[in-house]
Amino acid sequence: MTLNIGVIGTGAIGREHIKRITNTLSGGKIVAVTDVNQESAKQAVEQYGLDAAVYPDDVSLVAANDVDAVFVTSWGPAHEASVLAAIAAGKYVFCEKPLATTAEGCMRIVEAEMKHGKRLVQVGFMRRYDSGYVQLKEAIDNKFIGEPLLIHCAHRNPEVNEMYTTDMAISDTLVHEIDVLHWLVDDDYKSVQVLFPRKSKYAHDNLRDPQIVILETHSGIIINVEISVNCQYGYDIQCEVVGEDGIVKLPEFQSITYRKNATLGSNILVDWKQRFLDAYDAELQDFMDSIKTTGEPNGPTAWDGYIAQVTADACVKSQQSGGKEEVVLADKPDFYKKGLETAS
Ligand code: NAI
Ligand code: NAD
Ligand code: ISE
Repeated sequence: MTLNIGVIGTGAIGREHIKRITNTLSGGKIVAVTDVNQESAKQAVEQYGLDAAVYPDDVSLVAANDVDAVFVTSWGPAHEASVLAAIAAGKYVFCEKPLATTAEGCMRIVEAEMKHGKRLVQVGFMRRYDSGYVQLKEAIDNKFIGEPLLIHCAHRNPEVNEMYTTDMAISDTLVHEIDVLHWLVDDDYKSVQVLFPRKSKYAHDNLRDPQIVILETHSGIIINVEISVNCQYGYDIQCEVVGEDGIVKLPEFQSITYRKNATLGSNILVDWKQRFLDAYDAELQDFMDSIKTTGEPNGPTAWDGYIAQVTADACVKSQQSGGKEEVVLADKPDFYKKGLETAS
């Protein structure tokens, strides 16, 4: 059975996902697209030679009879309305992060999904499918380094444009660490604090860059994450977990090493699209496969989207207050406790 997919938002990542469904993965077909910029939607159809209808908006795309599942790859503020429309129509949804830009919005999605009675939503936290993070998780779960005590991370982008503001370091960028780190240590966050070191000369007027975010979990693990979005040299993701009996570190992205001009070197990526290429493939293949075999997606849940947004909101509050802020989550509903091997 082929899963017929409609894509809402044919920008950078929407097109990446269209390309992988069409050229790389198995079991899915893009049958519908829409974008607020209709020209963009038409171009995507041409660019990938799709046999797909172009719809005027998300509501009409979701309602189309031949659409089984929807990819929400529009701008963050548009996600909630599209996801709620899909749930109301009983369609499966793969939604890029953030699930919604407010905790209340995420909770509205959680409630709509529970009311529907079975899981329909998967959130695009693809790092859980990255082989490096999967190896880290296995080592931690098997107590290879004893209990984890602290984690050092860095999330570096070479540069950002003037549209990227101080809060986006949290909502757009740190949100990946927020999700993957609590999954890694199977613990929830208790408090967060954001510190602003000296500002980089490359950061524009509306942006504090770099930032340091300190997250504390309920079991007392302290995590520090450096967010630098003008580091110039490349796209670089680092994660080192310090345990009682040793340390485990995320592997570097594979590259040749070279000896040339009195230098021993290796290459660093510059584009986020390349760094998690395999993880994007794996998350979407898993989305399609688990719908086919179990009738529900198996990856990161709407509840994970809610946790990420509550934590991100506390970080933004700390950016403004300068102090430590508590992370206060609602109780996890039983609905989200069952059988989530990949996502739990
Ligand atoms: P983009 O700006 O390149 O593309 C967004 C597209 O959505 C644009 O074409 C825009 O016209 C369209 N759009 C916005 N609102 C819409 C709506 N209501 N209905 C239909 N189309 C709409 O943005 P990009 O980089 O592709 O990001 C899209 C989403 O993907 C964001 O949520 C972002 O956070 C996420 N993302 C996730 C990544 C990951 O690693 N998982 C990486 C990059 C982006
Ligand atoms: P983008 O700006 O390239 O594309 C966004 C597209 O959405 C644009 O084409 C825009 O016209 C369209 N759009 C906006 N509002 C819309 C609406 N109401 N209805 C329909 N279309 C609408 O952005 P992007 O880089 O592709 O990011 C899109 C989403 O993907 C964001 O949520 C972003 O956070 C996420 N993202 C995730 C990753 C990741 O690593 N998982 C990477 C990049 C982006
Ligand atoms: C982008 O939206 C992503 O999701 C990338 O993974 C991240 O590195 C970047 O900072 C975001 O803007």
